[in-house]
Amino acid sequence: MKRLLALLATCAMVLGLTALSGPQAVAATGCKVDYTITNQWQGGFQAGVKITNLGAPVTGWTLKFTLPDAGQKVVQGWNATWSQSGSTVTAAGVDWNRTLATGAATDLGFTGSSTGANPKPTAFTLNGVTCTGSVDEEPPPPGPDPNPGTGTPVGVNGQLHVCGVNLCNQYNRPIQLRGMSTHGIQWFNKCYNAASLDALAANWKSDLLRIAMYVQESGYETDPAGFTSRVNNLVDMAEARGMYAMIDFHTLTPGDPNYNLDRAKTFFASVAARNAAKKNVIYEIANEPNGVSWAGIKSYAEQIIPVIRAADPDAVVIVGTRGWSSLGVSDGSNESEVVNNPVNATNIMYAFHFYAASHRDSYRAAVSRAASQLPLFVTEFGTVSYTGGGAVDRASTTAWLDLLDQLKIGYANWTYSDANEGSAAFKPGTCNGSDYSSSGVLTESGALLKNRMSTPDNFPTS
Ligand code: IDC
Repeated sequence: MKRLLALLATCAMVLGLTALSGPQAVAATGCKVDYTITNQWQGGFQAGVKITNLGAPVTGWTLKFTLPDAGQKVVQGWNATWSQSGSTVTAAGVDWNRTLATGAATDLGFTGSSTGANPKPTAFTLNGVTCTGSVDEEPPPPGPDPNPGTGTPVGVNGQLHVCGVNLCNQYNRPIQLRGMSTHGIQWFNKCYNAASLDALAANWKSDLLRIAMYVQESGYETDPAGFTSRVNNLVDMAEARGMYAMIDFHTLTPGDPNYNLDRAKTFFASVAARNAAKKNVIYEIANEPNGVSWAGIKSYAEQIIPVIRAADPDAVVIVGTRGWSSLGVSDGSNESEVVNNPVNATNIMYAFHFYAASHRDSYRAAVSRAASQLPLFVTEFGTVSYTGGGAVDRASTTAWLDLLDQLKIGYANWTYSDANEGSAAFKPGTCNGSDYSSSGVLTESGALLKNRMSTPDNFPTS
């Protein structure tokens, strides 16, 4: 009898073990974590952490893991609230990803410092339950320069993230991106070709191409597939030249971005999935909200950002602000409406726009105040009046650019086009030819901007 019991117990153990290691047993409960080192360099690394909930739905979660090397420290994380105590790292879900249905996944990440190699943690718990870990995908080889020989803006800075009020590069150092915006690609499509983008990267030393895709005014709404494909193509052309690409969902009239909510969801789900693996993409979700409250803009942002994050979790997203992206100033308000009621999301920045001949000291004062409280990006500005035309205001433009340089606020100038208006960088007719680099094709605005932008960036690399 004793023997029989012992045999039964052994059978039960074997059966138990088999059940535990089978896929059904894993799927029935718990969680899965994919931990990937997406980049590494001397003294640091970047990790992506994908959590898949295999258990019952959770509302509110805490992930814990132990960094194997005592020298590893989390520096800056995203898509969760990160903390570290000793070698134990804790990441808690934020408002928009704290609910995870069964089977749902969310992507987080962080940059870390390290003193040597970057071993991966092997044990993870979610709300105290042990997860099955998976550490697939080989990281790029360690070394001081993960992109040897590529001194381009993207080659040096890699994947960007927001750090405090700044935009930081892969070394977790604040940088300023200086670049140009296209005009409406529905009108000036021919201006964006190999020769013009070569000139932008090589002669202008532009860090950034903002791709202005109008939604109305013969834009996206007339041909969603065609505009999506052209935007992707411009992302690739910027990437091939080492430039960042800012995908601008150029809403303007009507000014309430919620009017285009469904279009934005469709568009961003598509471009974010297609460009997720790229390091050079920044998403600008609403060009210039106007005639709409900050609450309305915030609500739009909190619906679009999760769509982007679901497909491309680590990209920076820029949110337009009230009063044509004036932080509310053009509507008689100011930055406090955003400071007091920020968008519930991490790794985001807020847009500020100005036209130098129309917006002067009071707008500069608002930017100076806001810059210590909000991550800002001047995703569009002109050297002329807000109409896009008129004379270049050199004094005001210089005051603005000096301020942005000093605050390390990135910018994109309206426009890299040959439109027949003062804000255009090229003389009318330039885009019918192939010369984009001689000084003869530049307008006064173009010459001023090229002169400002082509100075060395001196991006920090350690
Ligand atoms: C302007 C263009 C102009 C076009 C007009 C209407 O320069 O050629 O006819 O749009 O679509 C903005 C907008 C930007 C404007 C620009 C200048 O983001 O679309 O472009 N501007 O008026 N905000 C403030 C100024």
